[in-house]
Amino acid sequence: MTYDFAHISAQFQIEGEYLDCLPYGEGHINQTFLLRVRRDGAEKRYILQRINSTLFQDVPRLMENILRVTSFARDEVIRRGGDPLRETMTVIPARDGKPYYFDGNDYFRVYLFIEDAVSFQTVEDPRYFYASAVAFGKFAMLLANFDAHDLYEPLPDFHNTAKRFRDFTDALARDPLGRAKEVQAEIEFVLAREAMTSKITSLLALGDLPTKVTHNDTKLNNVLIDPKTAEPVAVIDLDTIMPGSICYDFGDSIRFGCSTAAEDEPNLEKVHFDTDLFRTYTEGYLWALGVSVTETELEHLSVGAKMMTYECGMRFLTDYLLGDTYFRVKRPGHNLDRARTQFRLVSEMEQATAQMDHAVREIYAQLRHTKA
Ligand code: ADP
Ligand code: GN1
Ligand code: MG
Repeated sequence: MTYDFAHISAQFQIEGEYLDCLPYGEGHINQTFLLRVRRDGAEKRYILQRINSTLFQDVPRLMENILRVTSFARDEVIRRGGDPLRETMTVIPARDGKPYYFDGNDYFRVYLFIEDAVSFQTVEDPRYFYASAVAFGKFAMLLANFDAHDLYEPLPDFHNTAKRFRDFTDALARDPLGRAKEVQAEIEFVLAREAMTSKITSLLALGDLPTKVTHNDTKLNNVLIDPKTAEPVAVIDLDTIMPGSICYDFGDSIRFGCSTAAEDEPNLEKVHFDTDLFRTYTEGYLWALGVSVTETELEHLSVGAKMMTYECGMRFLTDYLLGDTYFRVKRPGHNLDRARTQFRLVSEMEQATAQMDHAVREIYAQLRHTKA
């Protein structure tokens, strides 16, 4: 599908001469483009996205969520003396004032491009992973007083792992492409772990785990980092902000960043769970979050890591069984490769659970000692 980007960008409150608009980034869900215009002799850049409106069925409410959260965070950043145009996402309104443009078929939105900051696909340097931990910890800290119950849920049950398990068994029962027979080992892996699927959701329902504003898609490539200073800049990709548990956010970062290989690495011998990186992330996250974390949250951080990795692997395998209709794929078997890396990581995390819990306790004790 090609779009008339000159026309689309003219629908937004962007001054200057249109230059070009080219595909950008590595997301699996939306389509992201880098939009360039010339203004006063200088090049200005924006992020233009075609929102996946098959998935996000109420884009106006989705954008309302993003505006509410970003304006709350912006006020907090200003209060703390930071730079809101750099530390939070800025939505550029359309000419009619709406935070999106609908062309009768597709929804588009534009954000200010944050300069001198990049997102990484793998942990090239542990300092970048630490920076991402600080960014997500700070994000949670900035939004600590935002009433999570007030938010619209664009994707209900997003991290309801028990519901994801039911979706998986439904897909398995249908097996529309006859793929199940090739992936028996992976199917067994998922089925054997059903017991853990409701661990976090039931604690949230009981109120034993507090419900907070969570990002829910905290991979390394959803945070911008200054590559020169390794300082965190901003948390991006705000579509999945919903009420949840910090165990989800912590866990999803661990899932993606503590792997020694890419999420879709076909050679499983390269895929390992790195406990040193786990420690690095835990330090950055807990230090940025401060002491507001509860005992039950601490106790379930490693559970969150295993759960998010298992859930993501199960979602990739479900999509493989259903014919790759959800996650964008670039090759045959892409979703299966992704599922396999996740299951390899879950196995290694299961072996390393005591070590993870020990690291969490040790880091938290140091934090309390220092901040007391
Ligand atoms: P998706 O939902 O498809 O994952 P993202 O919102 O994560 O899309 O954007 C894709 C990529 O675009 C990011 O990984 C990042 O590199 C880049 N990006 C997104 N927003 C900005 C921004 N405001 N400034 C600079 N780069 C951005
Ligand atoms: C998707 O959009 P992106 O690439 O940041 C997905 C996440 C998965 C992730 C796996 C809305 O994230 O839930 O964890 O892929 N986002 C949505 O890489 O489903
Ligand atoms: Mg993204």
